[in-house]
Amino acid sequence: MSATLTLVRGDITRQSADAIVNAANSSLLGGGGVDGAIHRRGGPAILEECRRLRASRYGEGLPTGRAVATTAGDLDARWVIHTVGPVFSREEDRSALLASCYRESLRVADGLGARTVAFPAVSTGVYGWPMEDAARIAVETVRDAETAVEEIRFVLFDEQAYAAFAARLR
Ligand code: AR6
Repeated sequence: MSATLTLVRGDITRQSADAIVNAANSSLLGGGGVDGAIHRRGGPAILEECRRLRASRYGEGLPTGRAVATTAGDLDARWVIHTVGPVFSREEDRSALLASCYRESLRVADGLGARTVAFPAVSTGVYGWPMEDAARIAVETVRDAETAVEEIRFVLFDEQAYAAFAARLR
């Protein structure tokens, strides 16, 4: 059975879901955008676990396109799944890496037994990916994914992002 795709405009840190996906960077040590918001609202437990992951498994950083889970701290979720989106490039087609973020996050979610997963629009902020193209890749990838997740929710911060995803879901 394939997952139901839903769309919400708002702040992902206010969502209730089994897993909330973070658009992280490979250091796993936080940053701005959605990453900063998740660590701020989720509290220090998330960063503590990220630091432990760095020390144990990801000394060189979490590679682009991969995903790893931690506690969700004080968020209304059981896990945060951190994924590292690619920086957009006009010279190089990195869309396979962006697709990988969604696929790998769902694979991690499946390993945890998560049934509802909330995604932000990975790579569309600081990393510069054009929203329409990012929405196409996100929706196509999760539609094609083999997953036991029942609801995949895209949480879009602004109207333009919401409209881009809505156009793809139609
Ligand atoms: N809820 C939902 N979406 C949000 C929120 C929020 N609270 N805040 C921002 N967005 P970005 P990236 C949207 O920059 O492009 C960080 O510093 C935002 O409008 O958070 O993958 C990391 O540490 C945009 O559409 O992530 C990395 O260094 C989308 O989330 C780097 O940024 C993603 O924007 C990752 O860049």
